[in-house]
Amino acid sequence: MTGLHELAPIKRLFTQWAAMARYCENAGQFWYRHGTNARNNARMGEDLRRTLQAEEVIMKESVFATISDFATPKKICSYLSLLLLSAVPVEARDTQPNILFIVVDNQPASILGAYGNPDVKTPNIDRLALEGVRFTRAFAVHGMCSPTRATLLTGLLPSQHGVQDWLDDEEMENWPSDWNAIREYRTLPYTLKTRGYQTSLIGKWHLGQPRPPDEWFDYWVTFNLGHTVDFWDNEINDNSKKYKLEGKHSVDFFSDKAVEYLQAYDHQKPFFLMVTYNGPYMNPPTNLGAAKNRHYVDYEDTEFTSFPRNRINETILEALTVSDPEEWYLNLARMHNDQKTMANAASQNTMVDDGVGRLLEALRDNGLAENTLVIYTSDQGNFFGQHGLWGHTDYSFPASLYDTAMNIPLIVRYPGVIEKEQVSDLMIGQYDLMPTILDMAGFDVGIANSPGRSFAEHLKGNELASWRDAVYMDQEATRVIRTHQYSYWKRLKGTGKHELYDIQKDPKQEDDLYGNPDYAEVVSKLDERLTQFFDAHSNAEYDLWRGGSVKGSTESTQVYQSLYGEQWKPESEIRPAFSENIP
Ligand SMILES: [Ca+2]
Repeated sequence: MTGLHELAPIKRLFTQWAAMARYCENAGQFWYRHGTNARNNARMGEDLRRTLQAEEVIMKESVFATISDFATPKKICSYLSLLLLSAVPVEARDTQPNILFIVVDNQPASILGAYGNPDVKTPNIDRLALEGVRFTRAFAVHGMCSPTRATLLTGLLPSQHGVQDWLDDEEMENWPSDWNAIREYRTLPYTLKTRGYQTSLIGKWHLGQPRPPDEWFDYWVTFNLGHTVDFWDNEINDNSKKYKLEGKHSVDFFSDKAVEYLQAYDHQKPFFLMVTYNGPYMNPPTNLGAAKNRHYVDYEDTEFTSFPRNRINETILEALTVSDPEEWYLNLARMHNDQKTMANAASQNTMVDDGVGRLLEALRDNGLAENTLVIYTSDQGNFFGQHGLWGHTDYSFPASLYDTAMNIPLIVRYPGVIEKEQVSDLMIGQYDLMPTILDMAGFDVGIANSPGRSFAEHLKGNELASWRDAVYMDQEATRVIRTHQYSYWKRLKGTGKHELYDIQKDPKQEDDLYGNPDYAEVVSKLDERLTQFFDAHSNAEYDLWRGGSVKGSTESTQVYQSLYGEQWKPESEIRPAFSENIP
């Protein structure tokens, strides 16, 4: 039986027609395993019918019945070749794919198998990477949750949209009851919804009150806090219902809801589904010590070679030397070099990977895999021992924007359009994702003053006329230009010293070269580019380097009051909602 071999030529013929190529592969494997007989051939005929229907190809009924009359895969191949020549797609490739946008919480690229991690098991994400393109140089714009989520949804920098630190849940009661921090901007879900998409968010929100606006999302399920304190027993806002989630890890719950959504999908409109898992997170108290999940036991005795054991960071040490240290810093110290915490972190990454596997399986089982653009990424990374730190970039002030916390996974799959097994080292900023997703959906929409650009042509395997060789980061008093070779950190006057790392010589960023005369010219050029970039893009109202304010909250109010006066404070006004119908 040589079904695989004999189907290879027709599979090549179908390379531009992904569903048929997949059909041929599946049929070849099926015949190889089970042989050809009338019953098996009839089954493959039925599969062909479904494949063609999904591609909206019109074919006479007799075609499917005829397949069972053929005795060998070779004859069936010849017949399928004729079918290909006579088939007429109602539409060529649908220009409006479904979109599954998976955003996980605090996952650095370096913790994934697909990015070379030897300790943490992420087989589903690793496989997804093989089925599309994996970006090695995608970077978060900021090291905290709310600002990066605002950037993913608006294509704007933190100093443009105004969300410049995590939105503190303790401030929630001071915000208007339906406050949404980015209501006045064009957003990705708004743009897709007003152009015929069915839009949904399942998972973490963290952009104001826990209720994404109706004008952006048709369907939404979130938990009622911004950040995760515990993966268990969360209060859930499920469309119009509220309830306590009992007996289930929240990552599993969000997978359940997303799978349900995909099973019930009615094909009336293309869907845009954002699944924003609140794991792996890797912060105290959520990830301190042993974890309650099914994977923890597998990691209890793992020797984590990829988790550095370092002397604890000086900033944390300093915070511990006061007479009554804050519990927060004590927890950071407890996480440091702690085997149980490492096993916890690894297990939460595998929990997220389970979820990704289930989402991809649901796409496949519901006939949606071929026409769904899948984007997998993280809001930002997280330290897991590097530089003596666990957790976020703001545990030092000004923030430390090392690659560990800023280099995020980015994997994009779209069968038949994006070649599989691709790796790209294009410099991608989070502000590039919204323009790219809109472009892949066939929409040419301008985003006012966004630094983002579409890399859709690159995804499709076409040459880009040009692309910047740097990304920019924007976390309050720290602004960074990260080129292929250097990472230059500039600090707001009076808040700290500048830093320079040569990533090619010093990938762990342990040797700060700022002030070294050999690098004076490098610094001068990078500084000029950084200044030009923010001069061109930042919004004076939210530019902390020009006396601007922030949305919602910041950990550093006192710093800005000392610079700009006692009247300086965060704001949470209700702004008019964006609408492209309002001139
Ligand atoms: Ca985060």
